[in-house]
Amino acid sequence: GSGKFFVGGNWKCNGNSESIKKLVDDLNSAKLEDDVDVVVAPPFVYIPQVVSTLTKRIDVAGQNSWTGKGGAFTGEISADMLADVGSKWVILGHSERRHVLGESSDTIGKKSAYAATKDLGIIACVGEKLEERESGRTLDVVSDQLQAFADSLPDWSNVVIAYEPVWAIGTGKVATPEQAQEVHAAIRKWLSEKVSPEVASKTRIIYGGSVNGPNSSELAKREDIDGFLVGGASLKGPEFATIVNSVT
Ligand code: G2H
Repeated sequence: GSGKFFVGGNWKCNGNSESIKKLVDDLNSAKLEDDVDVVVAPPFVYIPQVVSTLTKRIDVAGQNSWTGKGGAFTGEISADMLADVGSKWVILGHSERRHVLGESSDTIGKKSAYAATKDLGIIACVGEKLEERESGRTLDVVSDQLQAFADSLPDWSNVVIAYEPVWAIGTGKVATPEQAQEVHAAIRKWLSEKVSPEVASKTRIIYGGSVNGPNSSELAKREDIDGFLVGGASLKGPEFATIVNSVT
């Protein structure tokens, strides 16, 4: 693997003040291995609550951000605002943004370019749909998505790549360690050829899609799997801690 193991909890559009208080309490009392970067991404409106109550051991991320500073863009949240309320990271290009909300790689690139100017770390998501995998286009799709990030990012020092095959997201159908490793290795090769060998060796490539307590340790053993982006299982503090502690 590359660098420090990285585990993100993507809470998506879940929770309320009370359930988030409990989740934060559980995370605050969890025993987490030292050698892991841990980040959670609450819904925007709960970020101040989480930042003020969560242990500083865990950083906070936004789940999305706008392409610029702000202005007349009803419903949007800027990277400036995320940073202002204490977020250190932002997830960009998540498959639900791409495929449910219709965001293009071009828009995601603009968002990434702007977030980078605010010194937010970027969790840059890529991944193919089932029909793309079945027609043998996985690496083409992932390469195109990576290229859009590469065209927009000033550098890769504060970027983590999340490989999330769309067919594995929230379906309970996790990629096998072999399937994930194969794409992670291809992403690292792409970085080496299109960006630089140095960036390829330093950039964390994390896996997302139905990761849970029982399946994380086998995935974590694979050479090019440097951590996880966890959805459903990140809503349970003890299970999320198990995933964090699956670092090898
Ligand atoms: C993939 C993942 C988190 P889940 O979207 O980003 O969600 O673990 O629920 O499949």
